[in-house]
Amino acid sequence: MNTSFLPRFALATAFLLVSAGAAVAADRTPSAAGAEVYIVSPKDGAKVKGPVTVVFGLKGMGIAPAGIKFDNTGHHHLLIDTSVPADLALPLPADEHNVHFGKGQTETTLTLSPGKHTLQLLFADYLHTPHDPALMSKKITIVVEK
Ligand SMILES: [Cu+2]
Repeated sequence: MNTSFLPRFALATAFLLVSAGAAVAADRTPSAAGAEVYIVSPKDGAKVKGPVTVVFGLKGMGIAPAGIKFDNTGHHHLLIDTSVPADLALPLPADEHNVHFGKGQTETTLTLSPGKHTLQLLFADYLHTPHDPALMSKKITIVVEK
């Protein structure tokens, strides 16, 4: 019986696993060193009335529409009353809490119900997957008054 089979098989398996892991990590688009995403307005803690205009800030990278692959670019996503997803290696969902600005918009106007709301920006690449490391703003809280 050939006893060298098992160690070789184990080594080959380990190699495949490492390769697969490296491939997954390489799939994420790198963010530029020092790049920053932030909410210009409203300010954290602001009390606002009526529709609220949210202005998106970006430093150190550029905006490109969704679907367009170009180095050091991406598009904004506004997370409304939700948190950044646990797995940043996946494309962001698109729903009322995760709004994509795939045309390259840098601001939006929201109609929110009266009360407290949280807002956070998350930048992502042409496939809607956050960069590595991910670029996100601070999560702010605003109060919409009647
Ligand atoms: Cu998107």
